[in-house]
Amino acid sequence: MDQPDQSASEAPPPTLGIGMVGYAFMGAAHSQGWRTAGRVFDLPLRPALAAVCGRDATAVRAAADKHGWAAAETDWRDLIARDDVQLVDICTPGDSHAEIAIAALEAGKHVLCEKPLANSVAEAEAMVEAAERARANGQLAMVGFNYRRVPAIAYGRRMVAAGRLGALRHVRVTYLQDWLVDPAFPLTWRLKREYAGSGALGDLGAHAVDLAQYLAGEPLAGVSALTETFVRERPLLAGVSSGLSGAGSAESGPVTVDDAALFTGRLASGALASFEATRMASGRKNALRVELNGELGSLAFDLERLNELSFHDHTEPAVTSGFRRILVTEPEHPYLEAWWPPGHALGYEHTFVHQARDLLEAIATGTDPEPSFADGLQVQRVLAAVEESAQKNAVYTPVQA
Ligand code: SOE
Repeated sequence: MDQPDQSASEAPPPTLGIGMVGYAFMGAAHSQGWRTAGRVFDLPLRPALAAVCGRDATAVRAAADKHGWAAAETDWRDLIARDDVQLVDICTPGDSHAEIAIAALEAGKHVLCEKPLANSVAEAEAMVEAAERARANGQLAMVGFNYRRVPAIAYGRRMVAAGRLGALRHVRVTYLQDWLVDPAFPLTWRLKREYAGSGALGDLGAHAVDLAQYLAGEPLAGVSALTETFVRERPLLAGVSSGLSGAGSAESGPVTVDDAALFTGRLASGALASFEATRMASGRKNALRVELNGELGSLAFDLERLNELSFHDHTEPAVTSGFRRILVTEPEHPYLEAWWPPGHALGYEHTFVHQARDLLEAIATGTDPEPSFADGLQVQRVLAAVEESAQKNAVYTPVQA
């Protein structure tokens, strides 16, 4: 009897060398994603953590050792030029996204770029053009809206697409944090327009906009907004910081981004959407909540209970209907075939594993990944429209009693 060809079936998948720029909070999260994806999912490409890049030689070497990168570089141009790097993962503040992404695409690399795609619409447009040119060469580019990869969110998208909610009437997203409540929190890069582009708007509002449009399956057609910077002057940073922590010095400087953004919008279908993004909601650490209301039912998600969806089926008799909990931990749910038995929950870090998996599969099959740079640009346009609307509203007439 012929023996099966063991050597062919057991050949390991080819590797794809990853080079990552930046190694703070997002860099650590992405490292986990790259490290774990090939150990959990059966992937057609195995990620190899080739090199990580940062400006401080000692700190980047320590980050490489901690997160499992084979080499460390101090200039992103050298990282891009490496033969063992085929994909460049950008985890830097927004001001360098465009330059690094365009250079990496022009050097023949695939690119994953953290959100928001850029600090301006013009930069995002240039990135989309570079991605389109590189696409002809088989290179792919994706923007890292990781919350799309929460299994419950991905499953919610399927439910909406399958018509379980019917025609959408409302999409409501709130993303609340509180790390800026203390006026003594120092002026890190996240509070400076030249580095971060905007404040809560680009950081949290970008996620909110992406999720609303992803879940609804349609874009926002227009917005009306208010933004506010409650603490306009903060202590200058003493020493180094990842952006979310740090010590202040005796001197102070101006905050040049928003602390909070509130806006409403209309989706292409006519559904009404509302958004709240703030770093000033005391007691709220990373509270991302989404609700969609449709003709046939409603769906709600809360990141603090990320293994669950709440679903109300409005076609059921009113006497017994109501929101019920769907535990999204079944192997049939998105991404869960490779994880733990039902009921064994996942967390925040798994979204980065799923993001790595999706991008590696797209590269192996030559499929366009989502969200694309074009999707990132569209979110950037919404953020710009929010800022424009907020500026116009800056002088307004209060409602009189
Ligand atoms: C900080 O506000 C932050 O880390 C964001 O930058 C992330 O995108 C978000 O996922 C969590 O909060």
